[in-house]
Amino acid sequence: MEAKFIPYSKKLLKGEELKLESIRHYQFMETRRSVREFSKEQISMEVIDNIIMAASTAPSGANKQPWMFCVVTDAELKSKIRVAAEKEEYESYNGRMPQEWLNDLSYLGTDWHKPFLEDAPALIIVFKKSYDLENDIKKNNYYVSESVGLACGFLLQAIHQCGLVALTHTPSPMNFLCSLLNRPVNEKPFLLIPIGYPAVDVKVPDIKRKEKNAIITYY
Ligand code: IYR
Repeated sequence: MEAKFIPYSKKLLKGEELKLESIRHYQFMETRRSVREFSKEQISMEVIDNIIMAASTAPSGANKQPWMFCVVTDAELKSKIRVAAEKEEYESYNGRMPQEWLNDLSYLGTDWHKPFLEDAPALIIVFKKSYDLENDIKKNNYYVSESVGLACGFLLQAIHQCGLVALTHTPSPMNFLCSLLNRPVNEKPFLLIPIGYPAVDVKVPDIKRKEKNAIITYY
């Protein structure tokens, strides 16, 4: 396809206004936390759709947008997902995960029980498409994990912007999601993200984020 360019413009910030905006945004993002206990309060499908459409504005290799977002609100299907995830997680916590990993997780207080898979009003299950299938013909995608990771970051940001909470969950292995959700062969599960309102009086682990000098190197 031939390259075609269109004008691009956006509001530019300078000086003090730019500085204040960068501080405001950092302070807002600093309040985002992964939450593991959800209220059963519903959220509208329109809100979920808009959050996902915001996620899908992420950049992707050759603009292939190699993602599929599956939204599960059906109680019976959420229950099936919980049963299958807990079966895998039980095995992981009782033998599959090495002691170092279990030690690294201990301060989060996680275990194989996953009630949030039923409590959260919606589960967004993100699939990555290692290739596209057009009339049974394989079409390459590029930088698929990077692209889908970026879209998930945008998704978490949109959820936070809307005042909702989420968990970045990775039941391992996640293959059971392909059959439960009847996905085509070119889609592989990437992340399972419950979304909703936090449970009343929810608590989160007392974690610290790394200091500036531990994460930025200047040249
Ligand atoms: N998938 C497990 C274990 C787990 C792994 C990591 I790395 C975490 O940051 C948190 C949990 C679970 O969801 O409990």
